[in-house]
Amino acid sequence: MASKLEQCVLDLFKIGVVKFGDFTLKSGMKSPIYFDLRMIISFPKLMETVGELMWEARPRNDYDLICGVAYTGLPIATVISTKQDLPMLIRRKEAKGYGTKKLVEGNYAEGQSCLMIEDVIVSGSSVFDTAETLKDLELDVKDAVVFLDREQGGAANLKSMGINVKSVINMTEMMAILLKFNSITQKVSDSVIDFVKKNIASSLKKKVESDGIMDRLKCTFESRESTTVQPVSRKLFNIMSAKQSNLCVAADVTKSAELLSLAEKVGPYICLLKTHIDILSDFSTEVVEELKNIAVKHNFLIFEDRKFGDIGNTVATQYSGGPFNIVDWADLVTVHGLPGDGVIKGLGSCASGQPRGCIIVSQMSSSGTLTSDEYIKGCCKMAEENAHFVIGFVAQSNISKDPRFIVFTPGVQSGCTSDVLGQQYVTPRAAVLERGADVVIVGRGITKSDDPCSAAKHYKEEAFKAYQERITS
Ligand code: 5IU
Repeated sequence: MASKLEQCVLDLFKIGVVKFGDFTLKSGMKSPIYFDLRMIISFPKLMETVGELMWEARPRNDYDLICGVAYTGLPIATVISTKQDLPMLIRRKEAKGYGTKKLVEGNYAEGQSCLMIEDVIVSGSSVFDTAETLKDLELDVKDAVVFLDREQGGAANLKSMGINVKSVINMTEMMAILLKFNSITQKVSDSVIDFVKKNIASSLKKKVESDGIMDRLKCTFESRESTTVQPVSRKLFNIMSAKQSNLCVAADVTKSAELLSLAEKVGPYICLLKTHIDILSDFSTEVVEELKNIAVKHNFLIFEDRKFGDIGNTVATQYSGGPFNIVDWADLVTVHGLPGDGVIKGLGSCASGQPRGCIIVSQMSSSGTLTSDEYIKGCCKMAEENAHFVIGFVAQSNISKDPRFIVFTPGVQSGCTSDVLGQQYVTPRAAVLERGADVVIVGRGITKSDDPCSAAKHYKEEAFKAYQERITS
């Protein structure tokens, strides 16, 4: 005999709430499972069961109110509300454009405790936004109950922001039930579990930023690692703290042998090596294999400054395939914000479980650059909305306080202010202390020096010292 929960999962599967196949999520991520509870409004008895199970899973016993989150949280909250005789609130997705412009409907009083009701949790951002809205109304909101926890980091994200989430079931448990009743094969179950493990959603931070608790400029790289679950950002923060380096070398050389020899020389001093792979006159897959080995040996990441700038479908084919097959070897790439976030979603769809990420070019170092304040704001918004894949920005000023995002500043060289083709330079100190750079990108200042190895050591020390001054000042 199936338990109440088991029967519920089997019924949800039967009506198509749980589907297996090849799905593209809102974020552009490819997923082998799709879970969409909206369908239950056509199955009132099942909706009642879902409501009962969620009420049983609630973090505490008593609440003054419950709040359903649009859309799927609303019908579920309604069945709980009528059954438990608890007043309900509705949180809209957007404030309506007329009348009172309220985001929350229903009666409430300051200080009342409110339980949030959501269907699924991925990154936790939707629950978090609801909590912020309810807190603005002076309600006491610390708890949420969800039906499915996709185990992609959402519960931990919310916990770190002071919100408890209880779920009726998580993805692993759901797969176990479907497997037990022969609704899916072991292979399908394995692929789903493998997917969730590899696709942890990025962390939350909004509150942190607006409260000024954690200003990027004042945080250590080490502490910033825990503000994100973006895998490449985490790796990079980790390398930067471990190697005490916020130096990226721009390896603009045209021969494979030069590239590899430079990587060997500067490897011990850098957190990142930046390439323009299409300037190599003798590119081969062996050179990137070799570069990957050097990167592992010296513990740095590889950053292809490709500046993807086309529609999602095109950049996806440029990223994965062609002569360079960039997705295979570059931990990070740059994108322009110009096309809109399709460019990020396009790249994200190619990553297929490998830790990959992108940096949005928001400002450039060259004279006459066309990026306006409006454009920069748009890039920041795009980063926030795509934080599972965006690592940070290329910028020349402090465009974001968000501790999750890493700011990379090129146009850095000591003792030189420009080149003849419009490049403009600042010193590593000025880049870090005056412009808010986390990582300084140095090209010719190192590659054209007589001794790239000691030049790299020197730039590394100067940039890291400036960072240390910044966080302690
Ligand atoms: N680069 C810039 N400025 C920018 C961006 C990228 O210089 O705004 I976006 C690249 C170009 C080159 C490296 O690969 O960074 C800087 O090299 P030099 O330090 O040699 O100027």
